[in-house]
Amino acid sequence: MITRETLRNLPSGVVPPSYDVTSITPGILHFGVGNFFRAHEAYYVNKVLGLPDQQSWGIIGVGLTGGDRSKRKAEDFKKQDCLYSLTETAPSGKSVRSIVGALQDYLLAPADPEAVLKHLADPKIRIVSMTITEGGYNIDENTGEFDLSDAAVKEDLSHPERPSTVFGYVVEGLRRRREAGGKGFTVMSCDNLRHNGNVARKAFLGYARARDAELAKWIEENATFPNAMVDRITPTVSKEIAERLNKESGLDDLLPLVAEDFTQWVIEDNFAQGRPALEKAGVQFVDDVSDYEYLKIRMLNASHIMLAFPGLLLGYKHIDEAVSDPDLRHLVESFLDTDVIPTLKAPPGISTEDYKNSVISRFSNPAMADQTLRIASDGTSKIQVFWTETIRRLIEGKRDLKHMAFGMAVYLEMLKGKAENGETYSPIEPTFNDRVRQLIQSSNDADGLKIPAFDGWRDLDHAELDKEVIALRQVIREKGVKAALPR
Ligand code: CS2
Repeated sequence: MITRETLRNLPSGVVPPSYDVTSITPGILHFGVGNFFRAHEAYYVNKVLGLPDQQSWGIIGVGLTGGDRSKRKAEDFKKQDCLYSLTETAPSGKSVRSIVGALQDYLLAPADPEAVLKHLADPKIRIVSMTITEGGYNIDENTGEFDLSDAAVKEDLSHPERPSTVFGYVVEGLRRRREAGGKGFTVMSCDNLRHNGNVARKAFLGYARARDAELAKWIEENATFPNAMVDRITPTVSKEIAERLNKESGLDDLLPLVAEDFTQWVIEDNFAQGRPALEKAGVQFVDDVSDYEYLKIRMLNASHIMLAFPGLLLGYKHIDEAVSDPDLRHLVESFLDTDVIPTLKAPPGISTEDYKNSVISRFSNPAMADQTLRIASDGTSKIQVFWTETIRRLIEGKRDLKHMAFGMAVYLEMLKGKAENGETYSPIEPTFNDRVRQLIQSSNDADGLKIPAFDGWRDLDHAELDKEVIALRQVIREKGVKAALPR
């Protein structure tokens, strides 16, 4: 185990925090302490905590679910004084190992809601950040508004002082601050969404308005919601990977973590109550993140799923295996070259050609052992976020739709959960309801085209695209994925 005690005695090659972990006080509360958060926000904060005047930016982590897995995780965090090791590995295999000390406590909200609310009401907390997934903001895709018909939201609104959703917690925290005559805080989304700050604003204000219009107005004036682009591939750590990481580091870490060496965070500098000096850790502060978001989402994430969907059908368990298949690599490269790059505005100083090559190299990193299934999971939300803009541009420009038609066809076939070698897997689609399941299982391929994943271009003329998708599904079923690849 890693503890505050063992920090003094780390195996050689493991870099300890550059500060005394007992001297840190909390300034950030974070919802959703997943691997990405631990390798990204916590990693950056860890880098600045040792700098002058930065000791008040420690992080309180909060888990929103109370199942057995969460409980075990919370126990492991407690046992290790919330410390853990991060191994950053380059595609060449070169690794850097360090201990992250930014997390000061880990609370399970269902076990102790009041503890979470106390922190939220405490003026020391100046930033409330979150990684609650792309689909986690409860925005109704049809109306584009916060969905007040959601059961958990309704439940929270019926007794708002004892919430269970992230919306309920944050708004109740802000209510207490207002009542005490205090200040607001920055709500900082770290999810991989376009304009994640605007989406968060819509969600939290949508909830607040339904609760109390005056409070909502106060929040609008006293909280900020910066947009940010976040990027770092951080895979799930299986038992085998955890063992390998510990063997390599010489640690006995209950919560070891691996990530690629690449990392990027671009944020709009719009903080209600100050912020850590993250620029000293390599974070870029800009006036407008739009171009950075599009670059990342339309190139990296869009190709990730373009690779994962056929990869699953072809039986590839990991992304690096999928991208080593010359046909799939060619697919991704030609998708980027012909569909994405010509309609993308690169941020200053970035070459899309270099970015493309770095994406391919990042996907090829074998140390990530990044599961194809993880990347394909919640495909419905991901397609909406990652492909919509490109598909709209292609339809509007009357351009060739072959890559997108292939992507859609292969997604629908992938949802059946059976690889071409006969192996089965379980697609993870948290947003599917009975209606969507029926459409997916329908024997009429036209029904598959009605799923919410494809809502983003329904107002455009999509007849040609649909026709191609239907034809390609047939080819995939009869001749296999490779026969359906765009030529
Ligand atoms: C992946 C991302 O899940 C996904 O779709 O593309 O998790 C990806 O690894 C990160 O966005 C990288 O920053």
